[in-house]
Amino acid sequence: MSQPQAIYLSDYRPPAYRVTHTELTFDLDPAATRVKARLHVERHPEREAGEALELDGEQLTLKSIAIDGQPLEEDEYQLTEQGLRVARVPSRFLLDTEVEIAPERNTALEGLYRSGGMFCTQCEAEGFRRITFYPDRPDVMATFSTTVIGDAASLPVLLSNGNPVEKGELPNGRHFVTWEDPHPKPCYLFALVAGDLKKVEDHFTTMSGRDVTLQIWVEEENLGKTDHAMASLKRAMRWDEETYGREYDLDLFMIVAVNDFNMGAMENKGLNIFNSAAVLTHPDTATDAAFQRVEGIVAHEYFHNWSGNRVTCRDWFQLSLKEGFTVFRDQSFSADVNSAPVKRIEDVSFFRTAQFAEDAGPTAHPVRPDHYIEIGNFYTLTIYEKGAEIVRMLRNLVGWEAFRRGSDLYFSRFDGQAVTIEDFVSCMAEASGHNLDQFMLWYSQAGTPEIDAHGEYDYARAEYRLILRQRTPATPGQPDKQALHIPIRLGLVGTKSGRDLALTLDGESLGRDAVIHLREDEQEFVFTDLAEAPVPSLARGFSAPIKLNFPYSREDLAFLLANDSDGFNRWDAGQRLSLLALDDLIAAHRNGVEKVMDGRVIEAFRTLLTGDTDDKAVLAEMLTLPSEAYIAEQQPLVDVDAIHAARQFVKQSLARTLRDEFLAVYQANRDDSPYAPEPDQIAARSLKNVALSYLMSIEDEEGVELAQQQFEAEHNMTDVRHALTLLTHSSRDDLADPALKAFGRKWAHDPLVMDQWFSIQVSRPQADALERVKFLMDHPAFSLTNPNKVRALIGAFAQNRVNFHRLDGEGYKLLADVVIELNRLNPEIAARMITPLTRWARYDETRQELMKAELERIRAEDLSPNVYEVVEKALA
Ligand code: 0A1
Ligand code: ZN
Repeated sequence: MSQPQAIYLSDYRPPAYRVTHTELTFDLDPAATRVKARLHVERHPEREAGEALELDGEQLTLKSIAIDGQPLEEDEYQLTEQGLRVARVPSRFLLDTEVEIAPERNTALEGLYRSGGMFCTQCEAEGFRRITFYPDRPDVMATFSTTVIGDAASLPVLLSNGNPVEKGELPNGRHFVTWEDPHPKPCYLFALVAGDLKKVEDHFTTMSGRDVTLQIWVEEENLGKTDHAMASLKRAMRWDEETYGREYDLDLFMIVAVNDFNMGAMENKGLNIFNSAAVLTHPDTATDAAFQRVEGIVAHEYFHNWSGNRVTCRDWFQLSLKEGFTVFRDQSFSADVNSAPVKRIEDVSFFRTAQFAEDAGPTAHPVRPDHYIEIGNFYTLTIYEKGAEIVRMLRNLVGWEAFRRGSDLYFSRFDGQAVTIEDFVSCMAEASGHNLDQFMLWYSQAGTPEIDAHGEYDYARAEYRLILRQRTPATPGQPDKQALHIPIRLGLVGTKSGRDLALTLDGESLGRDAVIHLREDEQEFVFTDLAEAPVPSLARGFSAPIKLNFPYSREDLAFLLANDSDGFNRWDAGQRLSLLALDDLIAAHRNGVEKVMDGRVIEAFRTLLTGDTDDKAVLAEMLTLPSEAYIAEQQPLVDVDAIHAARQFVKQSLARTLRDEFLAVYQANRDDSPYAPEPDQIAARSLKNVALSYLMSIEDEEGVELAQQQFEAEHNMTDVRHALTLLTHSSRDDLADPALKAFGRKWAHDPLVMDQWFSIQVSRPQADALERVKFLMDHPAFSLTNPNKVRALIGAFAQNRVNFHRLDGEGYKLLADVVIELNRLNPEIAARMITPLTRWARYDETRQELMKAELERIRAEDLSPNVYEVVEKALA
């Protein structure tokens, strides 16, 4: 392959030609599908006549081409690896092409492919060019009319975007359905599904009284797993009407579940395609976390109908325009319908672990990148989650009402258009009267800002002086950074009263919980009229995606844990307190000295366990120690084994000292009533299961017995899976093996449960995890061509910190072997799987060398652009 080239945002030009209407006919066949396209093309009004027509096209066999009905001679067009060029075309014309493609050979799962006996499509970002020759860019928007022809017996259901307008029988046992989508859309939102599918149907009455038919299409055996997705869809539709005033705009909304899918789901107009793992649930097969994930993803894809489809992106550099906004919308929805504080804690925990690591590594990029080689590599935590944090800051800066006015303005002004991030932010500026110029740097500057804060209380003057200094570290291609506009929400908690003190800044009274604006490299804020010394509670609710350092003492943290009025910061104080204790223990482990448990952590936990909190969901979070990955994120150099040992030591010390308290919590939160994925039940289950984790960490008789009972009771998958994980991750194979065997036998027929079975065993800390991966790769339920399987087995193993980072390098080697195979089969998944190896700089020298050697071995292959881009950055 020739060396892939980067493309640049600064090179953007509107297309020379646009397509106003697209007529497609698919004659489906696994080995040789024929696609006829009739494009209604016209010259862009801002471009001169006489320019060549350039269409994207990959892996297409051209069968015929004609303009205005006249077949083209061979010297009138040129074909390349990337597409088709016609030097001379009129200003307005009809282009007819026919191509042949082979869905059964499409293992990349982009374009038209097979999943089991079905046909389905994935066109975002640049998959449509594998279906037909087309200007495959989001700023070309057309109405579509699509006829799907297939075998009537094996493909009774033929779906595409919009509304079905005609259907009929054809010779040779074939049939067809024609679909029309009246809303102009970019081709990345095109979809087609054909298969032997069954549907579950429901209805939704929109705010203006229109009836919308809702359908979820699945394979017959999954008909019992759609209730939750349907209920979630209806909730999301209502929420978007009530919260953003957005109404659905077609008479039909369809969701299809497919087993082979690169991502979670896709927002194709009127025909969302879902990874079956992101839509199917049943109390016996899916955990609480899976139920909540499904609810969030169903909402996310639905919300895209406005934030993404009606108003779309001008080019792929603007990806966060639709993704950041839509993630913010789905997070807000999930917070509204579940426990809001827990949702925020979960989102931030994940963000600070995974996005911070991305932002600090060799693939760091701005929320709006200015260049890329392969856009498929940019569906990242930075574009999605950091993009959502930026939108959240905007909402907080301008206030909800102005934000909503800005959102209304954005949707009305740009309806039916392909626009930029500036267009979005300028609506917010216009609606609120705020100047957001400096704020825009959040989109162009990569890296996580670090804030060093310190403060002093002056008794004599009754003043608290808070000094904040910001610095954003260099990232690839961006050595120097400018000061950002960082909103810091804070409170000053009185050390005597334990209450938020009234805040007065520069003579202005700000209430007891306020936002201050850091815009310079360094700024001083003097709060006056404070009768008592405070402990500052900073960046409440994670008010900006920053690392905030403040020299808290352990006493300060214990105080905030007990008194902070902000639930998020109360939780965070507990995490910080545990991290300080963990730091000491990591050092002790490394120096070979005896580990001593910090009594303050024990006392804090005792208070939590015996207190009378009414929020069990938050309590469960507070009792959860920072993950090994998050602890690693705080260390200058990651010592995998020391981190594991230290965390285990803390857990066991707590379990030994507070055994009775944990047991009491476990018993108090047992519940035999029928399973429901509802906030109160979920909270009680998670609290009970956290308690069980502690009890099992010391493997005493009672803990083991409770875990076994819970496993055998088979009450619901949340409890069963948790118990199975604890048994499997224990030191005793006599607990692990029988449970794994029973579970594997029981669920052999259910691929989504088998994925969990794979993950649980390869994430065990015992030394045989890697051997298990190798063994399971030959298991009949595993397949390298199915992304869910790859994630469940290989992806989960790569998160198994002690075993993936084995000192003999076997973990790295296994991952590299898989990446090399996937590079040929599915480049997008291959590129994602490399991530853990790209983080080599965080480890000791021995591991660094081993990881780099594997990256070099990958680099020596004939690489897809996806893998090439990641490996080059990782080794740069
Ligand atoms: N737009 C989808 C994500 C998505 C992106 C690419 C895909 O295939 C390569 C599939 C889905 C979303 O945000 O949900
Ligand atoms: Zn999305």
